[in-house]
Amino acid sequence: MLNRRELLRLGAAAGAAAGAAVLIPTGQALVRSGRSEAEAHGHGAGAAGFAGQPAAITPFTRAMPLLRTLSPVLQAGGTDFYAVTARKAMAEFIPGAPTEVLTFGGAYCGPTIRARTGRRVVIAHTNDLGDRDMAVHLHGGHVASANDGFPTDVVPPGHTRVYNYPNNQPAATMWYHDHAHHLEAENVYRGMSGAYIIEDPAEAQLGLPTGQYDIPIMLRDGCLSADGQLVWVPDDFANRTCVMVNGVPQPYFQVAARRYRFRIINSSNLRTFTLRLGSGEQLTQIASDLSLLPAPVPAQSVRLTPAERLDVVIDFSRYPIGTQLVLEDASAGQVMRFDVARVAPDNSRVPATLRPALTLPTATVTRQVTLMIDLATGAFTVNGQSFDPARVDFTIKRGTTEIWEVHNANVTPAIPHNFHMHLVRFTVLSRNGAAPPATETGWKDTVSLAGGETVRLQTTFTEFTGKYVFHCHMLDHSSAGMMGRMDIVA
Ligand SMILES: [Cu+2]
Repeated sequence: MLNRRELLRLGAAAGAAAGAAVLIPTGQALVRSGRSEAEAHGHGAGAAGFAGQPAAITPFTRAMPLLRTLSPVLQAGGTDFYAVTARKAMAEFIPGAPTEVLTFGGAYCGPTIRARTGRRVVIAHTNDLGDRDMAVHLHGGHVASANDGFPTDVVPPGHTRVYNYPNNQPAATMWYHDHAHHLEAENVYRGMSGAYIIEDPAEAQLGLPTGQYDIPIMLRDGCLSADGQLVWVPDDFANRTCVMVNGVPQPYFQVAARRYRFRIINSSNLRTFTLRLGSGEQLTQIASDLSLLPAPVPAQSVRLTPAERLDVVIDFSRYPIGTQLVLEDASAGQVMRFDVARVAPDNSRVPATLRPALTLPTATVTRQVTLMIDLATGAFTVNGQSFDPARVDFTIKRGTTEIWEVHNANVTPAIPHNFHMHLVRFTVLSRNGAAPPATETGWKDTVSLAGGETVRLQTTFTEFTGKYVFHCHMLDHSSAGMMGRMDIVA
């Protein structure tokens, strides 16, 4: 662990170098075995699934924990400094049967960072995992290339890397997770992710629920064996039947009879959640990925593919004390239960207008991106090629506004993918030729792509140059090659 003086020095150096990251050894032995371990696994349809005994979970026996908000180790000159050490730890998904997990800071869901627009965050990430590289990516962050967690910009065991986030972007629910080359799927599966929330004054003026009524919820799944082991088999979606909410399988959560804002983050590798409350109670979606929606969207169910986020407001004042409302996923079943337990005052509201509609510059470049698992070869591809970190797939002139037409070519059999771009935010112009639904009319960074679907996205490449990636965010797919490299040039 760095002391405050070292951290301040590194942070200042990183800031002075316009966002350059700093990598420093912390004096530990360098061991690298994780990569070959991951590569040894088969990918794709040929891999054998888990054949053991799955854990039996009794739902609603444990409370949903609130994610810990990390405190800065130092605040100086408009910057908040943090230090996080990645290490192995034991979680207790099943009482009495400890599970080894990989963590940021010791807990299965990493600590939550709360940032503010225009205020810089500098995080010293130390890799104390012992046997594997890591690379930290701030998902949705508009950051310099050296701070983006490019797959080969790894933090080897025994090293610390300082990541510099300017937060020059609007309020949003984001998250951070591992992105090390070929390892991100297993590393995230085993626990390496956490929430990162940006707040801004415009949003604060809306009167949405805040404080203890503004709650991040990280959803994911896993294959948990009866003896408590988290079993990693790439692409073994069918056996990842244990659904965790903030690190606890199928918890309950006691709420007051008032409005809450829930920031739902899908940190699963492969699972899409289609969530419904009770027998179709009203949810109000107010945000998606990187911005508030122009107006609240009432819904009876909400859907998010891996890495997507959405914020909902639920008004529990409509229910008598003692009411129990189960949040269900269309395929996984019971996710969690809300228990209306007490009364509480409520001066929050959901205004009819949340933000102005987006105004977009004219695009001058159009690109085609096709995602496909080649079932004949087992290759995970973008435009026919698997990821090569040394190959530049697209060269993009900084300042350009572009339209990307992204297609999922796995039609028969239909295989779902989705699509994430680093560095930039985009909006969905159309989905299969039609106007997008209201829930896709804000700024996004990840978009769903069912088999055969095509989305047209528009984005503008501002400020930063350098290497970045774009990829399917079903992490078992991206870590197996469904990723491309784009270099932004001045
Ligand atoms: Cu995919």
